[in-house]
Amino acid sequence: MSVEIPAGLAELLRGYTVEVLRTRPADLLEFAVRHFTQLHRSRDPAGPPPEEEEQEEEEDTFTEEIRFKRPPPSKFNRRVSVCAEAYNPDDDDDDDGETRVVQPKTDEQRHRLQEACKDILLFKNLDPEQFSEVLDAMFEVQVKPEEHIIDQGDDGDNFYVIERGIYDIEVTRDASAICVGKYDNKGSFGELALMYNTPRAATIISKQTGALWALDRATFHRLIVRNNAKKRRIYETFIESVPLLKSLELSERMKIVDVLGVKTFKDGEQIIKQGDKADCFYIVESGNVKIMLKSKTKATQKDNEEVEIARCSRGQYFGELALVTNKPRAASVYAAGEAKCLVIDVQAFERLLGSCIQIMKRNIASYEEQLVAVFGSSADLQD
Ligand code: 1OR
Ligand code: 1OR
Repeated sequence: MSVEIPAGLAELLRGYTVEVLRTRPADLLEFAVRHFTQLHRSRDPAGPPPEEEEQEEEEDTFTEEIRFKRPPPSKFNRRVSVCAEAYNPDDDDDDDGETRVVQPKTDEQRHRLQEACKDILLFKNLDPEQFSEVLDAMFEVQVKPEEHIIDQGDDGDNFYVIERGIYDIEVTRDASAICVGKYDNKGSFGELALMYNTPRAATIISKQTGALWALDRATFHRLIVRNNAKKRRIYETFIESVPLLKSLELSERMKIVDVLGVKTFKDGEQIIKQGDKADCFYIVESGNVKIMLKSKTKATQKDNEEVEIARCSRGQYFGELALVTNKPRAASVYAAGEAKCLVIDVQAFERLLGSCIQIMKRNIASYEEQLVAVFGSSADLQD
């Protein structure tokens, strides 16, 4: 059920969680919202907005099914404590309750949220109803420059999707903090502590004014972590058959499955554009893709003409070169017939595939020989 909250009410309900405990028609929820509004006005007609009022958690019950709950005042609705334990989604019989969280939003906010979430890999395996539940539960967080969104070692509260802004990723080891990467106006972070019940693995600091969308821990568990158990069952056999990943432990391969997204491309659809900045890595699950190169050096070649240089099929990977060399995409990649690919973002690639980089580098060395065979020069591999 997707519940639209009227714009005026959304403003009034800012800071509250609306929990719909059972699926009810949207008009009932709207009626309940109006009831709640009146209740608040009659309590304190000239009072300050809800988030400035009191320090205690506050709850109003309209019916047994609908509760308006104001979380205790903590930064970004933070939860206070979690236990650290090894986590396997297959063992997840813990019932987070079927409580559905609806954070009221205006149409304009929902539109921005949908844009920010459309390429989030962790949401790619959800069915439309689950995705809609995730969007309902997310709430907006405005950030200032130099704000610590996450501190390494803390308990996990929310998962974050970036709408805009630059965010540094810092890891502290032996008392010194090192910047190990950054998010540039897209992507998501904060999934690890929620997936594996571990302390935050890195510190995330905003470098300018920005905007994030946060998803609370309970909803993340109920929808994303449970979905991971299914993902592991589906991809376990395939991922074991990928030659590149043979050297990894089973648990390491399963961590790759936990964070990957699945994308399907139509015949001829462009997957990678030569010259673009790279932010992910691909493994072909089914179908074929063709690698096409625009030569910068071949004299006889017309401007903009692309030449097919290689194909990848099930179990093979592509899109590693730009991540390993830190350069723009060296070639374009298109689906040849319908193709389904597993997609891993650059941070997960660096975190989980570090030990496979030597294998990739050996293969990259052979690109040069192949390039000489096709174009008579390897200059295209240089900038
Ligand atoms: P989290 O819940 O642990 C910090 O909170 C988040 O930073 C983490 O989830 C990831 O979403 C994100 N190592 C660990 N966490 C990282 C890393 C990372 N990058 C982003 N996050 N590494 C950097 C890889 C570029 C490995 C560092 C050794
Ligand atoms: P990327 O991140 O640069 C394009 O994005 C991908 O195409 C690239 O990573 C590689 O995965 C792939 N031979 C085979 N595959 C290639 C080649 C290549 N170049 C890029 N990819 N050759 C070198 C051409 C620059 C050999 C030519 C026969």
